[in-house]
Amino acid sequence: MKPVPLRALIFDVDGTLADTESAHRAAFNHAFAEAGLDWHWDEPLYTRLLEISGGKERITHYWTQVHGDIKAIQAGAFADTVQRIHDLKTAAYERAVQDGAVQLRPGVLRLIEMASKARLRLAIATTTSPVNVAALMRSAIGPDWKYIFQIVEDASTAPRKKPHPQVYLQTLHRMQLPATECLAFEDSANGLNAAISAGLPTIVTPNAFTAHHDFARALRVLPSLQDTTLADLHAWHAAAPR
Ligand code: XBP
Ligand code: MG
Repeated sequence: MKPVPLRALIFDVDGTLADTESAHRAAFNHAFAEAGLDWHWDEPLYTRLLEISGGKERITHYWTQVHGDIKAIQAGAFADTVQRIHDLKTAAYERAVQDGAVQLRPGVLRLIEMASKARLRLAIATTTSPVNVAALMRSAIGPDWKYIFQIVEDASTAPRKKPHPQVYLQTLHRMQLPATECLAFEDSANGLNAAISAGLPTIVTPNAFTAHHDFARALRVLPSLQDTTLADLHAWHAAAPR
């Protein structure tokens, strides 16, 4: 059987390209205080809340299912309040990233540079907001980051959040590539399940927030991409069950 070429790498952002969730958690707590709310997400609670992809969905879940003091608030006012809290949070997160609060995980930049030089196509498929992607990429790679990641699908283009595969399906469609010719990189069960549902062989690099998740369906689970080479990626991709 003819070998299937590896043509593209598709990266998740939060927890995969960079360990961002501590900065996200701090930004949520900053936004709650700015909005005059007595809410506080500590690490154990945030680790549980991360099972809900998407910041607005996470706030909604917490407010209705965890905190639960939904007074007789009108649906419209509820949605407006969630949006306002999330806007405050995104502004706080962007400031933190611009102030250098977040770095790329070990090996990520080297692998991206090697892949780009080897003419592999690179894309981003994330449930986070475009503002967050741009802030992180500008701070970590510089203004030319958009020439490296040809395609970015995010919360603004793919509203159905992981584990729904929409963000990956739209990335594949825009790249005009079959999933078999790509590798996805993820950090969480939601992300892995979204990528697998889109037919993508997936490499997982867990982090402190996701180490306990089920990664049985991953092509490989690695502590980080620090020692990963392009030859590794080609070999793992060639051995992926079709
Ligand atoms: C992780 C998420 C995001 C972030 C917070 O995205 O689920 O919701 O936790 O960012 P990824 P927003 O797919 O990159 O792992 O508040 O912008 O959603
Ligand atoms: Mg992630």
